[in-house]
Amino acid sequence: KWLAQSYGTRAKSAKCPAAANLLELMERKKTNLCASLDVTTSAELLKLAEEVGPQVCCVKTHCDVVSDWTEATGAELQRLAKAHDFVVFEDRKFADIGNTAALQYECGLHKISSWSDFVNAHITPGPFVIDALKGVKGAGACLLLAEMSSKGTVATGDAYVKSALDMADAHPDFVMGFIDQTPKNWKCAKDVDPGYVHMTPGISLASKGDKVGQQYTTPHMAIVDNGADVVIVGRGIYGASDAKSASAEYREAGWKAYEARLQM
Ligand code: 6AU
Repeated sequence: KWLAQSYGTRAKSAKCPAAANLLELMERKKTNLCASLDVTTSAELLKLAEEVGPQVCCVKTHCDVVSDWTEATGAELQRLAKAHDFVVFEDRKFADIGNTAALQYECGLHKISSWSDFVNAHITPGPFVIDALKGVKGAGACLLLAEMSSKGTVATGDAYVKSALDMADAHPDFVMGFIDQTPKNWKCAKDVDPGYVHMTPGISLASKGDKVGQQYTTPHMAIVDNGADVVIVGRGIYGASDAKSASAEYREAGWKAYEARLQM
């Protein structure tokens, strides 16, 4: 099972090159922190990416909330990713029929496939959304949403999780893992390939939630009790008065929790 193995060991069994790359990066840089930089201008996004870059394995974007996004924003993000050794995850949550999802991935103002290392997709359209994304020129990889952090989500239950796992197992070269909450407690946990990466949002050291349904847990709870590999932190970092030191604090909490898990 993935919980007892190091990121480095699991990188060797990953069937998706992007998963192997991320797991290796985490082991090398000793960080399992993904900063979710949900700000609305390119300048803020790039400034934050520069500040938190040394602490993170991944920077997550929502390009469609950035009011002045241009090709240069994506190119600059990739330059920072190379300089600081992190990967870029566009949190696009594709959820349409395959043909539309492929267009949304490749075309439009954002040309997501040209600058992101990977994206994510809901499983509601069924498995062909994965075939479609995979067919895009320059396609990276994708995570499937197996569970959400928001209160009242209807994406719940063993059957839903099992569908996500089955879709991943049918495309192990392109699906790098899951966005999830409690993979350690899944009924099918023992059948989950250790080469998948589990990325968990809804993480805060200070808050329990917001006014619109977000629910938070701590890095320790997520990694040790719930089986997360990567903790995704948004407002806990970009909402702090000093994003640089906040990212260092979350990095330390996440890594300590991972080391504790390996000792169990
Ligand atoms: O730390 P926050 O609450 O400021 O930000 C959490 C980030 C946001 C959400 O769009 C995203 O994580 N997210 C996701 C993802 C990553 O797919 C899924 C989910 O269930 N909950 C969630 O918050 O950018």
